[in-house]
Amino acid sequence: MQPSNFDLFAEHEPEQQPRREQIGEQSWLLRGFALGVIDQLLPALNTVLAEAPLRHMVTPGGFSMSVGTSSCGELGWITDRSGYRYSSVDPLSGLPWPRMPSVFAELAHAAAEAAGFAAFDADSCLINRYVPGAKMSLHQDKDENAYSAPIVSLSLGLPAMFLFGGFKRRDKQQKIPLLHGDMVVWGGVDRLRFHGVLPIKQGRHPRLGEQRINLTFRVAG
Ligand code: MD3
Ligand code: FE
Repeated sequence: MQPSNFDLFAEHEPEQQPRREQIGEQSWLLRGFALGVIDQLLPALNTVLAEAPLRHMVTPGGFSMSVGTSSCGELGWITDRSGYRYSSVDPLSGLPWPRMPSVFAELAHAAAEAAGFAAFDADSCLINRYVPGAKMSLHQDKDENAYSAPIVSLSLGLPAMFLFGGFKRRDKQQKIPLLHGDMVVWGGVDRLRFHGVLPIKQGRHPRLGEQRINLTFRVAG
């Protein structure tokens, strides 16, 4: 029997829908989860970055990060020669970080809920900007006050190859491609796993141009 055109369409449609994929015991990849709110999210992001511009922070070892960073919310992650920490003040302006736009907070809450973490209420959003060649070396996120809340991430623009390791630096890593609109939720036992991002490949994203922007929503305080 011949399938109707309608059936053919139905067969392809699920590939367009957001999909949920388990990547760790308590970590979930939500493909395309943010695509429906991108038009509201990008102007809000630009407003935040006009107030708190991206900058290349210096690590305690004295190296300038290849990733440009900024923050919004009550707390922002900073690094300088004296160490890594969260601050309620943007050291560039001496002012509080911009408020977290409601579209950010609501999206992060919804993603956490979709991954089984109820009542996620981020007090910090770290903004990372990668140009082609920029990377993030393998590390753990340990500067938050508590590890009970998950971290929620949103990828925008150029694709990245994300490295998801184990609890020791030398543990084998999974390689996970992260695309525009994808969200990942990392919580519970996976919260302290090593992770990093391979150098971003050259390219031009139709919406974001020659860059990748990653937002991470955290409960830092
Ligand atoms: C897995 N950022 O800012 S987000 C970072 O794409 C950071 O910019 C990467 O690692 C980026 O600290 C990855 C995904 C992420 C964030 C925190 C995690 C993955 C994580 C904490 C534990 C395990
Ligand atoms: Fe990290």
